[in-house]
This record gives sequence, structure tokens and C-alpha cells, in this order.
Amino acid sequence: MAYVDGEIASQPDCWREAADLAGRSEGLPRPGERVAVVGCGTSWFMAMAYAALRERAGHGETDAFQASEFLTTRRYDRIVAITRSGTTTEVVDLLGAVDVPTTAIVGDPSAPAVHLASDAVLLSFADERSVVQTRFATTVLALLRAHLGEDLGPIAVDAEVAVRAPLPVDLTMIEQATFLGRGWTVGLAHEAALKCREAATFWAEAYPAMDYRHGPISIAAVGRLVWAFGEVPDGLAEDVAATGAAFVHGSLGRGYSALGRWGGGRKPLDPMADLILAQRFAVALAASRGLNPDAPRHLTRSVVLA
Ligand code: F1P
Repeated sequence: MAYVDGEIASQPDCWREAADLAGRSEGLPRPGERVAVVGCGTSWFMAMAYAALRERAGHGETDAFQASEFLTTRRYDRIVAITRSGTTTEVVDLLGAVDVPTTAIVGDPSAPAVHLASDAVLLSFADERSVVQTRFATTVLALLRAHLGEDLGPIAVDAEVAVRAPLPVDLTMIEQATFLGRGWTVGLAHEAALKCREAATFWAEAYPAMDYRHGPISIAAVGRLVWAFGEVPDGLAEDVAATGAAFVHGSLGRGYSALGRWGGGRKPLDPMADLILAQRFAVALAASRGLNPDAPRHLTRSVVLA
């Protein structure tokens, strides 16, 4: 068994622990602060998701940046850096260069980012052995959602479902996947696609759902998959069906469509729990291709540039 299997399965417990920590953590953004959230790769996608959620919750303007693309011309009250390793070059460089309060959310308590940031939130319990991030990323988002006032209790229950439920697609029928999202779930869509690329070298793309019909839908075809997180724009399921591609949507009240149903009639899964299914999809793809999902090609636990 790969490390990532156990790490995926532990997400319900990690989310509960993070929710517990949310009220006791120093340095998380206060309502009204103007905030930038930065990270690389997976951590950037979690930054995107949190930025959208924080704005939606009315807590203040929140921008997400890939750490290397941070706009130094902008004025922020606080910069939040998400980094499992705490050693990623672009993140560490940024933390060392700015003169506003910074908060690092980190998996490794001994990492440089912990000492460079004004405040650090340590999620050692969610750190991982696999190079491919799963639980650290979602645990950060669980922490931040709880800090925004969301009740993580029912979301963790959805996660319990997602770690056990049958996958919504037959892997042998799928040669390509495109993940879609709206608002905060755009970041989840990017993360799901990255999991497929990293763990399984599988062709996967991601877009904001409303933008999907502006070109990317040309990729849709029989034997390909479109998987939507969260709200689905009117008519999109029908447009995808017309291409012959399979359509998966975890938030349909009637369960998954197109490639089989499960849990018919149950309430929709929270999109963060739906992401667990996509993580498992990526790991299953790796297994079907004879790959070790813990050790992606050309990737190390942290990208440290010379
Ligand atoms: C982020 C990162 C990701 C990549 C992979 C390994 O590092 O490099 O870009 O997707 O999961 O980790 P970190 O700054 O969160 O440690």
C-alpha cells in the first residue's frame, strides 16, 4: 500500500483536528483585513479556494497568488503562506522579502517558513510521507473554513463517505479527465487535475465551469470524463452529454450521473469531500498504470531551487 492511501483515508480525522485548532491559532486573518494568500502547486490551489470562500463570507478582499507571481505593488494587511514543507523557494523568498505581517501554515515545524513568518500555524498532524499532497492541503482548507465560521462536523461526515464510496467512474473507460469548478471550487478542480498528473501521469485539465464552453469543451469525447465540483452552470451537463463524454457531479442530489449512480437520494457531498474521491481516482489510475503514486516523475517533496 502506498503512503498516500493511508493519508487520504485519514482526512476526516485531520479535518476535525484542524477545526478544533482554528479558534486557537494566532495570525489567521481577521475580518476586514485585506489579505493575500500564496503558495505553489497544490498549496496555491488551496489559496485560490480560501480566497474565494473568504470573500464570499464577507471577511474582506482576499487575493490568491502563485508565490512567484505575487504583486508587490498591492497593499495587504496580511500575507498567508500555505506550504507543507516550509522550504519551497518561492514561498520562503517571499516571506523574507515583504514587510507586512505574515502567517505561514506549515506541516514541518522545523522549516524555514516557520521562522520567517510573523505567525505560524503548525499542522504537523497532517504532514505526509507521500510526495503527492492530499491530506495536508485539505486540512489547511478545513482549518481556514472553520476559521471563517463553517461547521466542519457535517463536512467531516461527508469525508467519511468519500473515503469509502465506490469511485464514480470505470477507470478502464476513461483516457482523459477535465475538472470544473465555480467560485471556491475552481481551486479544487485544479487540485484534482494536478493529482491525476502527479500521481498517475494522466492527462487532466481544469477550468472555471463557465469558461469550459469557451474552447476546452472541444476536448470532450466518448471515453473522456468531465467532473464538476460544486455548482454546475445551467445546461452544462447536457452540453457535455452531447459530446459523448461522461459527466460526474458529486453535488447532484440524486448522486453521480452518467457512469453509474451511488447513494441515490442522499444529500450532495461537500465539494471538499468530493475532492477525496478525485484523489482516490488519481491513485487508482496510478495503480492501473503500474505507477507508485507516492513518487511522481520529476517531482520532489519540495521544490527547492538552486
Ligand atoms: C508544494 C509542492 C507542490 C506539488 C507537490 C509537492 O510544496 O511543491 O507544488 O504539487 O505536492 O509540493 P509546499 O510549498 O506546499 O511544501
